[in-house]
Amino acid sequence: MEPSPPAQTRNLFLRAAWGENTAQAPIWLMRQAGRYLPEYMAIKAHSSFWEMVRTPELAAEITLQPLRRFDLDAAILFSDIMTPLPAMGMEIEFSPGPVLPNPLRSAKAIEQLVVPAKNEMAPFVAQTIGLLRPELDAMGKTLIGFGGAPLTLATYAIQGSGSKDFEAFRAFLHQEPQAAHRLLEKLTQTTIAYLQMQVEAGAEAIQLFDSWAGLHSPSIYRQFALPYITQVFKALEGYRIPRIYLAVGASHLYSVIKDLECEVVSVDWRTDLSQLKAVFNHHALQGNLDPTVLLTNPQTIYNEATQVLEAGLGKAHIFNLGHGLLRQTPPDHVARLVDWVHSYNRLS
Ligand code: 1CP
Repeated sequence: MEPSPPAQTRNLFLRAAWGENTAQAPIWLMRQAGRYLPEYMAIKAHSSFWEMVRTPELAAEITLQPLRRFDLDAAILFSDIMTPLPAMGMEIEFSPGPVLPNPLRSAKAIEQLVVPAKNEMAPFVAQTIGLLRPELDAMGKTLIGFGGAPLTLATYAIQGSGSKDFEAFRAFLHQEPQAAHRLLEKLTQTTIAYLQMQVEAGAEAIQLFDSWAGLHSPSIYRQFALPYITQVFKALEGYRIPRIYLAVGASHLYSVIKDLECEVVSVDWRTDLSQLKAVFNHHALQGNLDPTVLLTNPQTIYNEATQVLEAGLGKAHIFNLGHGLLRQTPPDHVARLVDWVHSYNRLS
């Protein structure tokens, strides 16, 4: 059964996510909570990243910080794609990105990983969502939950940290395909439970972040990414929440991604939205301003945002960046962007 929107949602973000060509584009921004906000830095000054993620009051506060400043249409849960992995048996530190002191490099290490029960892997996330929903409902804003796509989680688990080309990980896929599939199966089961838990706790949409999908050839993507993403989306189908897929640097994979069973595809700035409207004919589009535009000046922001808005006309469009907000972004530039996107009439 195709999931269908709940009756009469008035929320702008949800309407566009379900495919409505709205008069205003809803807007939210990846990494809208974080290091560019002084109020985030004030909390970070006396808490570690894991403390912020695992303390529901702090995680809820950080989630709400950008919505107190800007008229964004949705909040994204403050957490990380790595949040469910320690319960599988992986040790993870942040510096500032994820680091595994013991990256997985053998079939034996993968065999030892466990798939935690839905309610045990991250109870603090359910509590954070429980704190957020009443506040966001009162503001008329949507709460987006999220997780990492299995292949992107495996990228960190095997490589052990961020990297330019993730050579160790790419070699592992070729050298140990069976072990890689075993890892991806476990990550998929964990991700399904983790996302179902978020929806049951009150998340109203789910974004699956496949930040490193673009590293791979279409053949590797078809073998090691597609079957697992498909399982994750299938497992969310019955909840009637919009499912968003983001792959970065992945325009060479769009001919595969276009067939994914989800409601929204988020795209980066490397491809013009006007070219993608026909490719993704059964998805709403999300994106795709280059985050570096927000480092410039009001006139450039206005010009570039207008180009993105115009390229998205004629189809459901959720305005976002092509990837996350950069740490050096002046908050005032974000305010101008949000106001400009909301004042633009897409139907006139
Ligand atoms: O203050 C700090 O130094 C921590 C920086 C930070 C933040 C603010 C990290 C470490 N994670 C987060 C929050 C985060 N991560 C969110 C919160 C919600 C929001 O968007 O406001 C989300 C959705 C993520 C997801 C995430 N984490 C992704 C997918 C999105 C993307 O940017 O591609 C990835 C790849 C990560 C790993 C990660 N965690 C943190 C960093 C700096 C990174 C990237 C590291 C790398 O480039 O390898």
